[in-house]
Amino acid sequence: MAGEILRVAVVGHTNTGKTSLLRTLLRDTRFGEVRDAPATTRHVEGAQLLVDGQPLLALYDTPGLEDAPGILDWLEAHPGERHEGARALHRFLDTPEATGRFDQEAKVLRQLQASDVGLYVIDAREPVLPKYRDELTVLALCARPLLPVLNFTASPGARVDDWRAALAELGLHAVIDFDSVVFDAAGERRLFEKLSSVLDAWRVPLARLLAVRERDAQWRREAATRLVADLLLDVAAAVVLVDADDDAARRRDEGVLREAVRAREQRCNEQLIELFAFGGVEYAVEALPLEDGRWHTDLFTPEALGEYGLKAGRGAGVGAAAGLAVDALSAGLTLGVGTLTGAMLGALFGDRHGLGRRWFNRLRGYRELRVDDATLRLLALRQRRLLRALERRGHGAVTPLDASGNGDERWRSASLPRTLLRARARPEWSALNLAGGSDAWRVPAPGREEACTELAARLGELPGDGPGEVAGASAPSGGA
Ligand SMILES: Nc1nc2c(ncn2[C@@H]2O[C@H](COP(=O)(O)OP(=O)(O)OP(=O)(O)O)[C@@H](O)[C@H]2O)c(=O)[nH]1
Ligand SMILES: [Mg+2]
Repeated sequence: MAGEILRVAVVGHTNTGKTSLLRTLLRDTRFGEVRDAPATTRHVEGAQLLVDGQPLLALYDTPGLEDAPGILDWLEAHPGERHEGARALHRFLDTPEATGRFDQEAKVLRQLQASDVGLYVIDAREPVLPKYRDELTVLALCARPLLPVLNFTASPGARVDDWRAALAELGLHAVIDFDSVVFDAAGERRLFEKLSSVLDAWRVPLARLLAVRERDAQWRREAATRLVADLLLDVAAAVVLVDADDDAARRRDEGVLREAVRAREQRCNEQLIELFAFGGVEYAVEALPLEDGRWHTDLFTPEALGEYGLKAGRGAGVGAAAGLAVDALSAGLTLGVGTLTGAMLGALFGDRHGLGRRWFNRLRGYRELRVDDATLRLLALRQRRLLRALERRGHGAVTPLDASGNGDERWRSASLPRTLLRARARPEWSALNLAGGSDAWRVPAPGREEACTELAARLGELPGDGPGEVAGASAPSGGA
C-alpha cells in the first residue's frame, strides 16, 4: 500500500454541496468555486490530502449531474446485449453524445471509473425524486463502491429518513450524514470509517489519517486558548494611573484605555479566524457570530453585557465610564510597580507626568483606572463563543447563545480564575501598558508564560458539541 493513493470521486446532482464537502475535507477554504447555483463546477478538479506530508488520498470534485434520465433514455434507445453491465457505459462514453449533450455527465462517469470509490452527495432537503434514482442507476454502471453522503442535514426540513429508506431499496445501506457547512469532527470520523469499511485494504492508512486529524484539532484548540488567555492577561493587567483631581485627564485616559482594549479584542478575533483558516470564506465567516470580524455589540455597553447575562460592574457607580473601574492604588500595584523598569514606568504613566526618579512619592495622588471584572468575563465569554463557532465551522449561530450550562456559567458568575486576579497586580504582564500595545515592546515578564498556560487550560475546558448550546434564549439584557 506504501506510496499508493486512494482515489475518491465526489459526485452527485448539481448544487448539492460537492465542492463544499471537498473544502471541508481538505481544510482548504480556497478550493474550487462554491456558489448557490447549478453548474458551478464545470471540470473535474483534484486535490491531495496529506498525512504527515505524504499524500494519502486524492479527492476529485466533479461537475453536477443534471441529465441522468437522458443517459438512461439513450441506453434504452441503444440496447446492447443482456447483462452487459459496465460495458454499456463504455459504449455510451464512446459516442459523440458523450462529448456533446452529455459532456458534464461523461466527465463525472469517467472520473468515477478512474477512482477507487465514489461519494454521492445528496441535498437531504430534496424529496427523493426519480431523477436521483436515475443518477444512482447510471453511477452504478461505473462498478465502483458508492457511499451516499447526506448533506444539509442540519437544515430544517431535511428528509433524512426518506433518503435512507430510498437508498436502502437501492442496496445502499452505508449512508453518511455529513453537513459540510456545520462541521463536526464526529461526522467526519464516521465518513472515513465508512470509507474504510468498504475499502478494507485502506483501513490502516485511513485510521492514521483520523489520528492525525484528531492531533491537529487538539493542537489548534491549544493554540486558540492560548491566544484568548493572552488577550485576557493583557486586559486584566492593563492599568492607567490617573491624577485623582484631574477629571478631564481621566476622561481622556478612559477613552484611550477602552480603545486599546477594543483593538486588542479585535486582534484576537482575527488571530482565531486565521488559526482556523477561515480568512475569506464566505459561508464559514457568515455563519460566525461576527460581522467583518467584529462583534455586533460594542464591548463597553450594557447591551453587550446583557447578551451574556452579565451585570455592569460597580465602577459605573463611582463615576468611571462603563466597563472601567477607578480605584485607589492597590498595594499589589505599588509592589508591581516597584518591579518595573524606568522605561516601562514611562509607558505606564505617560511622559506628561515627568515622573523621573521620585515616582513613588508621586503615586499618592493617583488612582488606577482598569477594565472591570464584568468586562473581563464578557471578553472570556465572547471568545469562548467564537472558538466554539470556529471549531464547529461556524454553526449558524443566529440565535443568541444560552449562557447557562455548557461550561460558561463559571465564566459568568463564579469567581474569576486566580491567574487573572493575579494579573491585576502585574502591570508588566500587559502589552497594553507598554507603548500602546505594540508587541515589539513586550518584555518577557517573569511569570507571564506560566500564567498564560494556566489560564489557557481553564479556557480549554469547552463544552461538548451538544445541540443545546445554540438553542437557548437570550439572557435578560441590561443589568446595571
Ligand atoms: N447550509 C448548508 N449549505 C451548504 C451545505 N453544503 C453546501 N452548501 C451551500 O450550497 C451551495 C452549493 O454548494 P457547492 O459546494 O457549490 O455545490 P456543488 O455541488 O459543488 O455545486 P455544482 O458545482 O454547481 O454542482 C453553496 O451556497 C454552499 O454554501 C451544507 O451542508 N449546509
Ligand atoms: Mg461544485
